[in-house]
Amino acid sequence: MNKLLIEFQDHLMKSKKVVALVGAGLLVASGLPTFRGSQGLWKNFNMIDLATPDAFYIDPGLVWQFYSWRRYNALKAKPNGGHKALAKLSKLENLEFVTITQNVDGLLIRAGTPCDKLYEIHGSLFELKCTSFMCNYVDHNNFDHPLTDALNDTEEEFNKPMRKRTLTEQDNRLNSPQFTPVKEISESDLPKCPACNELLRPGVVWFGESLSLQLLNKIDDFIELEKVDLILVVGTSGTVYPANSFVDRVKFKGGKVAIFNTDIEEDVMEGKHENVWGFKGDAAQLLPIALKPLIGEL
Ligand code: BJW
Ligand code: ZN
Repeated sequence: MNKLLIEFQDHLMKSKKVVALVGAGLLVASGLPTFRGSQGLWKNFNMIDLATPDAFYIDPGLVWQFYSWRRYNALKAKPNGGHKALAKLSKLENLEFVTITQNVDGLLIRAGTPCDKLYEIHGSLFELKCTSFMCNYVDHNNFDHPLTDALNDTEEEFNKPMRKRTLTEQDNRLNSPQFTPVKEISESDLPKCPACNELLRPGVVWFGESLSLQLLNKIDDFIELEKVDLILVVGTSGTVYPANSFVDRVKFKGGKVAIFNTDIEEDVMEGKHENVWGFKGDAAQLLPIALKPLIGEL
């Protein structure tokens, strides 16, 4: 067996307190896209550009179609081996373990992670909240599709693999040949708050918005009160604050780091970073192997 893996598993077995920080790379094996890089496109829009309050303010119909498509895909997707491995780890009695996920798809819960061991810091696709400052209406665990008649065909691209079809001459004359154009949807045809009739929005955290202080306090307590022995950094580019700060905070307190990613810096792979292991590949396949001494076979 690989020397690094033995070293990692040895540390894992001795660890009393472990945290996982999860990102979109864990979703790839379940058929869902990451944000950055070539996958992060929806109808030729950068997914990152749609995940902002400004985008929603300028064109709520566009952003709702994007989230309707994401909700549908997430519901169709199945938890993979990585989700199941983390869920199993969170059920061990003699290990203090929590998962901090930046993902909003609900797959870790569906894999069996207990809610009190999971911090969904960027919210959930299946939460809807009112946009009015005067109203605090929130709808949890809303799995309806479509949410309104106008959002009824957002799943089209999922069913028909548009990217793979042969382009016609007409397609080539259009600006975005691979995709059907986005519909214009007026605000009156979008999800409305049952309490005040204002526009509803997805219950996710967009750039510039603050994360739940309650969740951040729980994470602070977990990281700061007593040393975390190990942080598993799974399928994240680590580009977004405050999620990326948790790794350094664990390291600063003497915890070790294990990265599971298809793209890992050479330095890390060569073991040049003290107390950091890099496991290169699909997190859905690597996690069940790496965690096996604790969780057994899936
Ligand atoms: C695989 C794989 C496989 C592929 N196996 N691996 C300057 C200007 C303005 C703002 C800022 C600024 N500097 C800092 C900020 C703050 C800002 C920020 O961080 N910006 C940076 C981009 C610069 N942050 C915020 O605004 C946050 N709020 C905030 O800071 O408020 C202040 C505050 C803080 C604390 C308390 C109180 C107040 C909010 C951030 C919200 C991020 N929201 C999104 C959208 C969520 C909703 C949705 O899903 O639609 O979150 S953006 C997007 O990025 C999404 C993700 O969760 C997040 C992270 O992305 P992730 O998961 O890392 O995905 P990718 O695509 O980046 O990476 C995938 C990785 O997987 C890659 O490494 C691949 O190699 C790998 N991979 N296949 C394993 N098979
Ligand atoms: Zn309302």
